Amino acid sequence: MTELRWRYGAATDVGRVRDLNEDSHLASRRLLAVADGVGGAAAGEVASGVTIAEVTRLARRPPVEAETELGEVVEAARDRIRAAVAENPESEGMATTLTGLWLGDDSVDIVHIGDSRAYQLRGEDFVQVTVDDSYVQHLVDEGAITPDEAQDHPYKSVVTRVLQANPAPAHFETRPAKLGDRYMLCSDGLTDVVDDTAIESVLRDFAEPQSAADELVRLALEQGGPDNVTVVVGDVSERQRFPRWPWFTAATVAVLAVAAVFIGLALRN
Ligand SMILES: [Mn+2]
Repeated sequence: MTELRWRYGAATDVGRVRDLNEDSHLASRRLLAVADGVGGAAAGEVASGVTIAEVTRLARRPPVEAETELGEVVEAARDRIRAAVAENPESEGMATTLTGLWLGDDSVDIVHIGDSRAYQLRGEDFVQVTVDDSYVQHLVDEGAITPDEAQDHPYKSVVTRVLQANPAPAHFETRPAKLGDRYMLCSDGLTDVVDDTAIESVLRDFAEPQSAADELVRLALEQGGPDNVTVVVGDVSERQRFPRWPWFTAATVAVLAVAAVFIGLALRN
């Protein structure tokens, strides 16, 4: 069986307005994640940081029971946020978004809460994989406003569900993993200022995940960088597996060749 892995790149920036970067992210062979923390006095940084720390526990292996395992990680993150608030009551209300993609051998398991996003590029198609937990998304769902109107709505930063001390369920979804699919995860610092068309063309034009992530962050900064911006790009790739013996053989031959030269020199003297 083929072993899949993410081929990834990631970039983050504090932006041009904020003093602190309260976004956190993870980019690894099995797991990609973005968390956008909110809360005064650096509390957002704590909320997103502990959440990514919990997610990191899953980063080295494929999922077994993805929804259960991701659910446990979300609850562990919530416990740590609760503990941090108990320790420092001023940070009451600290919260974070979480969007994570866990790559299995034939699946991509998605955990999502808040208004960070995941997009997928597959052949001709470019789609937003996650649905924002936001007030304007709710208005779009109700048919009250169009997606275009949502982009410039005064309440577009109002989030209806986040990971915080109070329980609010996360969304889970499983998709089939397909070699060559490209995914992009980002905080709203990108999508508030760069539209989907511009995002799609960067993801098509930049072959290297790292270059694509760097370019998307650059575009957000070019648009004024009003918020922290984080981008993680991952391509579904095959793990390169080299059998050990050719390397061992090559190393042995090299050692013997060097030894032969030395012996040759010694005999000549
Ligand atoms: Mn943000």
